[in-house]
Amino acid sequence: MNKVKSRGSGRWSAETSPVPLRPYKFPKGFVFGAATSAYQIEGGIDASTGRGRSIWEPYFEKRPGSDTGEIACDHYNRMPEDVRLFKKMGLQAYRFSVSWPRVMPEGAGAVNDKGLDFYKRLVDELQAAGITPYLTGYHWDLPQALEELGGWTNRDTAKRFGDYMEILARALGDRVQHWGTLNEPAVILSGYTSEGLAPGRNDAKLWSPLVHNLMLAHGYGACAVRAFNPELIVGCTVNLVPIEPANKSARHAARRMWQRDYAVFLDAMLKGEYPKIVLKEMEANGLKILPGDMELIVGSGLDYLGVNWYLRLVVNRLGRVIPVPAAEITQVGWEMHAESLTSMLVSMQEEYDLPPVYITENGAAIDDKLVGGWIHDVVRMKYIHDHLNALESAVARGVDLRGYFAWSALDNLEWASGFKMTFGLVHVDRMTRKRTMKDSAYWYRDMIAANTGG
Ligand code: IFM
Repeated sequence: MNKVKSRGSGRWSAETSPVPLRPYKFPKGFVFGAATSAYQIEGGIDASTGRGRSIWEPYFEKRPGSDTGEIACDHYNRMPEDVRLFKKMGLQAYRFSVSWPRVMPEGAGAVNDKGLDFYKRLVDELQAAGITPYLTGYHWDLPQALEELGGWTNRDTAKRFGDYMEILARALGDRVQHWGTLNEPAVILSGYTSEGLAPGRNDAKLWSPLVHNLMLAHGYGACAVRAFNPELIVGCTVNLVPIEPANKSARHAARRMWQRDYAVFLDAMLKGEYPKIVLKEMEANGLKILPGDMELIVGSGLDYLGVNWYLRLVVNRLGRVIPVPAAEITQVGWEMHAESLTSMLVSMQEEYDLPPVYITENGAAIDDKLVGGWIHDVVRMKYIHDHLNALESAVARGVDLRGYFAWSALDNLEWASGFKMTFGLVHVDRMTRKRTMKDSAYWYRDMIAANTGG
């Protein structure tokens, strides 16, 4: 990424945009949207809402002083205002997640109608605004009642997820066409193998049953949606981080890390098997594949693959991540390196029989400054621009890309890192919750118009 100059204070204007605004060569029907997730924006977790506890409440109770999702962006109460804002931003599509404990407070059994109504109203508001909803069933907020039964280490949770997706399909399947099962299985399981995310169990040995149970959850969830209506479009979102070798001697380590952390999910869903290179380790770690499991996972089929992409990593021959000299990094320390997105997608295209791909998240955490009511977040704008360029190159090389969702529509709770890490196109004041479109939101709006003739 070339250095870009920040603008002085003043109103956004496309004419003086520091980052080019141009039409991209994307296929017809390509959608531009933005994404959020339930726990990161909703708030509304008090008893009056009927929502049950999620794994995040005990996680934050053990860490007093942390920012939490208690109010977050207060989206639960401000949803119509937010949808109006998304319309103002010119979004064609909006990717959101449903909170499992809001819909099923105990994770199974009784349904909270108030919770379901919230999502029905959200979808209705979106459609009235001309914005296509893309629903994700699970974005990391497991009902605590299920965690007490073992959470994702318990195979039964996968089955419960299927039941929950069936409830969602019955309630929303008449108005939502695009469905996603899980968001980022690799990160869901890191909440068990490390402390950084809920439930924070920090037990590396749990890895292999977790991989399998999450893949089963995808299978049960996808089948439940298809059983409701086979015409619905069902996918799963994985986060992918290309692992690049620092030199020739690091090639094996890089390949192994990619296979273990990322290809493990792609192979399961697209080939119906786990990569040979990691299978032994999985078996030694308690992997139990029952008859029919892999058929369920691959057989549920992916109508699309969602890819969340933020960074690449460079490793040495021991598989240790090494710093890249002169790398440009975001607020969370992730390297901005859009070229790796093109090469990763192209090599996936060679390796798999890839379904259509959506970039379901991509964005940059930047330490924004509100100056005179404006936020000149040129770096974020440039980040999105560079990644759209990278995607255009992937399309030119044969990748079937169908859409791009910026992460995130709003500044939100970056989990254990709190509210300081800001990824939003829209600034949210932490005291008043006032929303202010950043320059990147105006740029994104104008870029969408340039690409849709809007
Ligand atoms: O905020 C997260 C999101 O919940 C999942 N994908 C990565 C984002 C940035 O860390």
